[in-house]
Amino acid sequence: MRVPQVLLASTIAILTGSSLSEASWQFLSRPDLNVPTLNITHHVGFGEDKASELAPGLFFVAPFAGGNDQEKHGPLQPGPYLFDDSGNLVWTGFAQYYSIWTVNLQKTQFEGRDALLAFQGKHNAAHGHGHGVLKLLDSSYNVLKEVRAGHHRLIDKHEGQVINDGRSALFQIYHPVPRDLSEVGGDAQHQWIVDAQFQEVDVGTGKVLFEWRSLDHVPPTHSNISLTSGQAGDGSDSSEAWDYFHINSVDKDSERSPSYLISARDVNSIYKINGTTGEIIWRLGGRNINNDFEHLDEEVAFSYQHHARFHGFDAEGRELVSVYDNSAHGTETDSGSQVRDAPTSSGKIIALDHSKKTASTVKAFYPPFGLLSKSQGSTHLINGTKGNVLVNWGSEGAITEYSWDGKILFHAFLDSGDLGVGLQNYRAFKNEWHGSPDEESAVAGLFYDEKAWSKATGLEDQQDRLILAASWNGDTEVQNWRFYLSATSKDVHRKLVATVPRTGFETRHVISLRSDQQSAKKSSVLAEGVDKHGKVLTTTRWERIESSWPVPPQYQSHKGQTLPLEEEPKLYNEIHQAVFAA
Ligand SMILES: *[C@@H]1O[C@H](CO)[C@@H](O)[C@H](O)[C@H]1NC(C)=O
Ligand SMILES: *[C@@H]1O[C@H](CO)[C@@H](O)[C@H](O)[C@H]1NC(C)=O
Ligand SMILES: *[C@@H]1O[C@H](CO)[C@@H](O)[C@H](O)[C@H]1NC(C)=O
Ligand SMILES: CC(=O)N[C@H]1CO[C@H](CO)[C@@H](O)[C@@H]1O
Repeated sequence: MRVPQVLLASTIAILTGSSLSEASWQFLSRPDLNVPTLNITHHVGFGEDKASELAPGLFFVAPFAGGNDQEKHGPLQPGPYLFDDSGNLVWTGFAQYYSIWTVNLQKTQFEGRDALLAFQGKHNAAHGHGHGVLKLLDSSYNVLKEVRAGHHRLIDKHEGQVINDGRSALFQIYHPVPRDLSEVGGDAQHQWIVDAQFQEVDVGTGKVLFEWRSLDHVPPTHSNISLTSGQAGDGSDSSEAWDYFHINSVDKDSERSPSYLISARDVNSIYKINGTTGEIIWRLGGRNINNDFEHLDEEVAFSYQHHARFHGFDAEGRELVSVYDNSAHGTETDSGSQVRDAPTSSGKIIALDHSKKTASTVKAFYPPFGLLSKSQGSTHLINGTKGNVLVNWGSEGAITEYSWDGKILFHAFLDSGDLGVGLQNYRAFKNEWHGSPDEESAVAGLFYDEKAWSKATGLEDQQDRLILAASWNGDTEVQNWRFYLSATSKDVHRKLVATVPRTGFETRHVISLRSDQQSAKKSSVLAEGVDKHGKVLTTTRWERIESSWPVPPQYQSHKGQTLPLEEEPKLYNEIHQAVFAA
């Protein structure tokens, strides 16, 4: 069990007086990383048996700063991230792996191997669009493939999947076209509409295998966001094209005969599409006239939804689909009119009985803190229709893991303090993942003479200190770190000074130096990461011991007797061991 590096809500502020300084001091070996500090408000049990109720694996997220409000600054390094369910960072893909703007980080399969997939491109927050490519990385975080659309189209941010072991890719396209829109309130100045499209392409050849266009099948009059409201583009030019349909997910089922499931937010409906003819097989209109089903219960009603997924058929022959029900619509800036159809958003699993033409709710997962997300969101069935479920609250920047029975096992806001305000996260997934980075591992050694140390910590034991720290971005396999010192930075002169079990992203060790160990100050440090069999997986380069760094805030907070020990014994123990047990 890894010691949580990120703590239950209130402790962060208590420790340092400021979550901002905590964030920028997280990793001594990687001072360049300033990553989100998860605010975990619910956890089924750190380090206890109950933790096994959580699904194994890591959270796949890509938090970014929402809105235009200068006061809401979101994560300092928006990007794709892997976190464990103790809140420890496992991998940051910021700038080095994915640039510009990233969403929809997920695990997938490509040519028989596990891979990462995410959208990378430009975000148009005002219209909820994005234009870019789908990028696949292998488990060493090297680029495997970039996927582009066929027929000179631009891929939109909302959907990106590779299926059939990476042979084909599914994504969608926001294609503006001019049309006579007088029937829906348009005129000569307002005649652009988005023809919502999706494609399945052959990843190897780029050939379009299937293409679907909303205007061929769903008339603009079915929209729930009118042209004249201006809430989905006012149609005045191609960039302002009226997004009457707003497709936001595409899934494929090939089991019986090929078909697609799409979600269209601005018509409050999901559709099953014949994968040969493109015809609509059925429409489930959560709160819309476009509905082929009688609702057997009130919870079936959804609106402005996201992330519709197929889950096969149940024992009674009913077709199962999951969806994220926003039940809300509004702008990122909170300007203009807001729609609220329910007190909260929710994750839902719905059963469709085709012989009776009825729809009923199998499961509905409601949020803590009354979260209602006006945009984005996802519902991930982690292990089919009996396992845990991860619901991601989109514009609210939070994730919740539930047992199948609906018990909240874990909840976190994806950043803390001021940085958590306004943070958004489009989708989230939980999956098992093994990473063996090509990136080099990192080490740092910080020397403090007794005066500097006692001034910062209040400890008057007249010993110098050496803080050693090692990390390896993206690694999941290192179990122990071995720290070596050398006066010459040569391997032949190296001396093993500590073997330390891995803790989270960065493993630290504090050594109290005896008076005969002063030379440590002038030496260099190197670390080896070893796996559970003792095999060396990575070796850092030699780094000079630094003696000019201030004492990190995490250690400074031990000044005097002000630490509220009873409030967070786990945290105290971690730092106590690090500081005093050396
Ligand atoms: C799609 O249409 C074809 C041709 O009409 C038909 O054979 C097939 O069964 C349909 N598929 C589905 C899933 O309804
Ligand atoms: C997923 O569910 C299957 C049965 O449906 C079970 O055998 C398997 O152990 C589960 N996997 C995890 C990781 O929980
Ligand atoms: C964590 O979230 C809770 C619930 O919203 C909030 O009250 C608390 O202030 C947050 N803590 C931090 C450090 O952001
Ligand atoms: C124009 C239109 O269809 N408006 C409907 C959109 O959906 C809400 C429910 O969310 C209805 O109340 C509106 O009438």
